[in-house]
Amino acid sequence: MYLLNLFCYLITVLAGGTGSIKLIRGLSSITSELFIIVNVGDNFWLHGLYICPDIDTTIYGLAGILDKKRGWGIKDDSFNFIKNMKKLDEDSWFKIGDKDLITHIIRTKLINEGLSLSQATRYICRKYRIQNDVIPATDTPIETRIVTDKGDLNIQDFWVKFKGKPRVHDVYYNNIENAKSNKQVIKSLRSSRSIIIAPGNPVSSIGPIISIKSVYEELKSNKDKILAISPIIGRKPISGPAGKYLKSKNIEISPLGIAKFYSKFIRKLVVHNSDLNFADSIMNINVKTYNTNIIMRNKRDEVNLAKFISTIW
Ligand code: FO1
Repeated sequence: MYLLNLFCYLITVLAGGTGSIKLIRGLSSITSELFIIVNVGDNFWLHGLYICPDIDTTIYGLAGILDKKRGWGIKDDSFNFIKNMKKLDEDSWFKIGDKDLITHIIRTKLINEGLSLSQATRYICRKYRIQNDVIPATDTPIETRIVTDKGDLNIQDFWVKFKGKPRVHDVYYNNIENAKSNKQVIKSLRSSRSIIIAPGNPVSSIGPIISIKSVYEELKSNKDKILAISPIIGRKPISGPAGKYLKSKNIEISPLGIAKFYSKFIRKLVVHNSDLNFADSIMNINVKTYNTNIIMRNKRDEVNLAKFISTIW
């Protein structure tokens, strides 16, 4: 009976970045059978610590301790560590909070002891009392790189150190050809009733996940149960540098561009109420649009969008 339930109701979300966590919170309030496959292209080493921003945003969001205003880090955190690093002339452009620092220390310790990123993530989830499964898309180190007029940059250098200002020529994922998906990733995609692509940045948050060969193949063979939520309203991204990244990849900045980008493996795209005019052109590439309010300003918006999705999955 339990197994039957699991196979009927399991929902998997592909997520990354600050845009995804709002939907994850909404979904977690309407289902307990939620698997979250998280982007790891943003992971990087700094001060001898392994930092995984998208995994941590997901964990903090589910634990109810995320700094919602920033969209990253822990709410009401202090910044003594980074202030003192600065005093001693160490790098201080990446604002690691004091409580957040503990997560990076624990993860780095576990990885240095020989645990995989998935094992370390499971351990940290338990410590933060997370009920849901937060699964790194791969345990293979991959790195999102942004090719700019200021050079070929790590994504955190581009976005945080250089404040997203350089002109973007291309985005690529270093070592993606060697990335092996986690067994649990394939299992959850296969056994889920529905797979949801969160409204994260298609190039930097979802891109690294769907570029893992085995994940891509699995998604293609599960097309009928996959839906995406557009991270674009009209001709503008809801937040962040999606516009710059999409442009560098020659992807139209619109819900149609998103539908085309995901068209190999989605059947449905949820767009904002004001974007119904894209429905016909999206239908021409065999993707059906559904419209609702996709701007999540508060808990009620998050739950409403999750409930809407549950009527079409
Ligand atoms: N983003 C910033 O814009 N500035 C920061 O100083 C910063 C620190 C930071 C610390 C921990 C963490 O988990 C995330 C942090 N982020 C910061 C967010 C992060 O750089 C990106 O928004 C994500 O990588 C996007 O997916």
